[in-house]
Amino acid sequence: PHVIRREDYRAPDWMVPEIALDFDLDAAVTTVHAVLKVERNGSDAGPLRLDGDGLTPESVRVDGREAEYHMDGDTLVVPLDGAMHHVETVVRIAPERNTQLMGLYASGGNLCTQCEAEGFRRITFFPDRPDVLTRYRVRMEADKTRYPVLLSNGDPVASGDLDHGRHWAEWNDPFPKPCYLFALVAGDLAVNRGTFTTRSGREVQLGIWVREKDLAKTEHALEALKTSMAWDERVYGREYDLDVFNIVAVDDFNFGAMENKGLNIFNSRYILADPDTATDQDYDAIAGVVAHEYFHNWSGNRITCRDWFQLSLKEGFTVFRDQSFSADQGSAAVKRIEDVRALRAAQFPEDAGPLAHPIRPDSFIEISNFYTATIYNKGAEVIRMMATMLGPQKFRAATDLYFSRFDGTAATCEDFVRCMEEAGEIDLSQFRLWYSQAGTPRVTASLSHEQGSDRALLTLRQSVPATPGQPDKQPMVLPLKLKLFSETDGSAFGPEQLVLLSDLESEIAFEGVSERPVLSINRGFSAPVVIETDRSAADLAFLSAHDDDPFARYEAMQQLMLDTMIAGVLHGRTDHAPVIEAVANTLGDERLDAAFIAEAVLLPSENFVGDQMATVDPDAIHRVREALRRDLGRSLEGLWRQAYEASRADRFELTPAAKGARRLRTVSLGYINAGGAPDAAGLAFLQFEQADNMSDRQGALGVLANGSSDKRVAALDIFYNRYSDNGLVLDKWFSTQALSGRDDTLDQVEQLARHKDFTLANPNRARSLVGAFSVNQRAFHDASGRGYRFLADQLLALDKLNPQTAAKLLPPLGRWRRFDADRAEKMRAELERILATPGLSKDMFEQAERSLK
Ligand code: HT7
Ligand code: ZN
Repeated sequence: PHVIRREDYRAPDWMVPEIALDFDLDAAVTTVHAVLKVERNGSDAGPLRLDGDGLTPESVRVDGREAEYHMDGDTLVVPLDGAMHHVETVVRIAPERNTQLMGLYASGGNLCTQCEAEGFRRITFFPDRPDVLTRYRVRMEADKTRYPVLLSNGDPVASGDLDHGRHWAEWNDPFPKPCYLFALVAGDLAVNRGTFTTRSGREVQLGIWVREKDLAKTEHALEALKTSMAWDERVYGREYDLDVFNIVAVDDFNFGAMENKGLNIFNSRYILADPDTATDQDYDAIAGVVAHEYFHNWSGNRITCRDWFQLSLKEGFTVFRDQSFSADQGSAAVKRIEDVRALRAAQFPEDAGPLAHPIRPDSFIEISNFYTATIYNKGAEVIRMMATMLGPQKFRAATDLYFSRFDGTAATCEDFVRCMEEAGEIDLSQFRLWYSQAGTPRVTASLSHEQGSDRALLTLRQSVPATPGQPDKQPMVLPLKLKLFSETDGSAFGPEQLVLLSDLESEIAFEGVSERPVLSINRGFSAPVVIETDRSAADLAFLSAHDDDPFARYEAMQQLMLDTMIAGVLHGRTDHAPVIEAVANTLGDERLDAAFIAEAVLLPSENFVGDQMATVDPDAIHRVREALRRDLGRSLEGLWRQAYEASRADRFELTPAAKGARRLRTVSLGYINAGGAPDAAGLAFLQFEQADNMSDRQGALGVLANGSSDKRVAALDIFYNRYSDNGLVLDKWFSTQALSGRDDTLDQVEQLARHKDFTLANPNRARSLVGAFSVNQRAFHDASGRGYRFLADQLLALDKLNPQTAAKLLPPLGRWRRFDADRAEKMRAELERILATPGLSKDMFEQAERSLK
């Protein structure tokens, strides 16, 4: 397969200022008639090259006349003499046979599109690259009974009826856009309408389109949309620019959602919610994704990317924006904890493995493999660091400059950084390494204080690990927020400081420090790095109780738990007492809210413990973690029961306080159960049966599914029967079982893959079983190697249907270097088997090949 390199970027030879698209829509055969106005860009005399993927031209005309053309692979090549022409093509496509879910496809009887990154070329011939910006006029014609609703980008222009039960509609998008933002939907849909008046007085018609039966589940998404629109005006000064904003929910979708101009298309899991079927986490994710896609209207659509290597320009920035939005809606501390946990769970392992890449990659074979946690989440951290260094006023001035300077263009990461430099009056030359160097920097921090002196000395050292293709790294700029505390009375030695560590090693002196201080470092997770300190268990316990930065407090507790578990894995024995005492203090601290307590008392995951070890021992980690859970459960049973009772609610509410209480309730139930209380399963079953919301019900189901009580099968059956016609909830049924810590999880998962409701054709369902199982460290890494074989078999089957989704599920196999020789060999063997499979997609080829290196 062909490797595309960032350094090879060339401006397009031809621009397409306008396109008129005519769709004769039908699930079996859709005819696409396109008229492109093309203009030569620069003096190159080359022919017009239009990308296609699986298309055969039925006719090609230039300026109204039959034209000469030839195919170069999938590319349509049309020789043109002049500087401007009208090029007309006709193709036929088959939406109902499109299992890749890229281009125009059928989902639940409706038709919809997904064009990012390179799906438009599966609809019509076009220069499918983000730096070709075009005005779209779209006409759709379809059977009126099957497809009564016809939507596209921009504003509706006209519509009407035709003979033979058909109808048509025309839409016009006044904003030039790259073709990856094109969208069309035809279907039998109901709408929840709303309005939003922008600060300059434009009344925007909002619509959330779903199947009739789901209409009652759209209110939360609609409210989130209005809140996002107001937030972007207030915080970034960004106003919406069209008269309509539509969102359509579909069940079959490769990703979370898509920011098509004026017509977002969503995976239904990020739209539909009611208390009976959606957890609090689902509600929050819906608001976050609705905000994310809406924010793209400026960071992505008005200003798009020059090429796909710049993907983090729109994604990193937009994730940062949606994270800030969500932080403003509830507890900012808990949101930061969740975001850092997600970064550590998905991005740190990526950065430490064979698929590591910088947030601005240098090459790829298949761009859809680069919609990664690195581009999105690390990209957001890089923006966050610049925001921290600039401070709020200058950061806002810098984003204003960026939006005004690059509006209507296809920009680069470099353009963004230059705006930060100019408006922030700061030199970011060395900081730019965050865009080009992969790998998670490590910082060792050691604090010394001589007894009787008034001075403390902090020594910081950084290193950036080698990553594929980048053996030697330069030191980076790491903004670290620091504070020193007195362990005698908990007071601080001076205010928080922001230290920019830019050398390999640096010493910082603190004056006025009259006793041995305790170091609070990387407060708020100000830099996405790993910190290693020589802080004792007593220091960590102290910070977990007294640090005034909630993130640092959480972090101290996590480190204490981690150190305890690692000692258990390495030495077979470990002292649980400091963790038990620290958890007891947190549980008993009345100044803390329930949501924070619930996060702080959770043990780091088995995967995260594994990530800290030279060689992962999945069985030992599981054993040690379960032992600590059991001890915590038993020793603090009274406190867990108190917390459980205190967070009981009479009635469902969606306030931050009620959500926090529910979370703490289920966490407490988990510990009561882990402690072996004889009534635990009964308590869980009662919660399961009496729940008036999905958080409580699924929380209790998770506890039961982990155990071996006779209530387990009963609860799983009740849950299945109650929700057998709700795909999104059935996904939870599959993933709850795939994530179970039981000894027989692998057998169960193999059986579930044969269940009548399991299908690889639906990405959510595939992820709910196969994706969830592959992050269940102990079950997936079963010493027999059966887990690896199961994953490889599923991936090979899925690759035939939907290579993009299959390739995204491959990375757990690529972590083979982190395991013992026997497991590593078995994992490698599965990767080799995948690579040797005839007809493998380039998506899978790239992931498997890189994973073996
Ligand atoms: N920008 C969107 C990316 C996306 C996507 C990428 C590859 C394949 C399918 C896809 N669907 C959506 C989503 C976002 O970041 O907002
Ligand atoms: Zn995005």
